[in-house]
Amino acid sequence: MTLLLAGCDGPLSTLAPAGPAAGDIALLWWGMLIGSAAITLLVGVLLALSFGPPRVRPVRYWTHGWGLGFSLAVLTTVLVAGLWIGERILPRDDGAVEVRAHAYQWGWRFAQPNAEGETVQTDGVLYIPAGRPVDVIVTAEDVIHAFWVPQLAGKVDAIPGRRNLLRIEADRPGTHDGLCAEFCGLGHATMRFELVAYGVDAPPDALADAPAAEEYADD
Ligand SMILES: [Cu+2]
Repeated sequence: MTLLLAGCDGPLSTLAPAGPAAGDIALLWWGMLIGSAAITLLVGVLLALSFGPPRVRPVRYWTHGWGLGFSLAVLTTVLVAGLWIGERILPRDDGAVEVRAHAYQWGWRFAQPNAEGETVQTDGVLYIPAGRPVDVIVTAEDVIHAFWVPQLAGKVDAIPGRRNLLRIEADRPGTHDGLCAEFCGLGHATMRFELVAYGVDAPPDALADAPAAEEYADD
């Protein structure tokens, strides 16, 4: 088990969250795993009981009490938690930093504010301030892609002609891996990017030298 779980740690692991949204999603994942394990265990116990001698308890005790009662309680808990978490991690109108992730076959072009507040463009690396909510406007050039930084948040599709919004936040400065999460052609497998979360008082030099961001057709 320890060996198996060791495989869950890595730069693209959702089970090694480094931000509030990813933390909520990981928590939900654990709840679903434990809940489904409990239901599977129950089914195993019921199956084993069916081979044994006749029971004292009426059949309804198992079918209604445990089969329906217990399973529905677990499923309802997970469903409510999922709805609550899904609502919690949505972007809201609170003046969060806005950045842009533009997907194309096969790479990523980003736009983000530099220290002076000007929007500058980078290729393959997205820079965000750590410890602050950031809204990513996700767009696409050609076909459908998807923006995903597993350690920070869920994923969202990048669709030509549409602007999708995803809220991300990194707890502390550091580098995280991101990828395209929607098959988009031959170069899909290598459509990776890097996300650098920097200390608010230390904007990276790369941003100072970056060119101004270009306009997009759907702006
Ligand atoms: Cu892709």
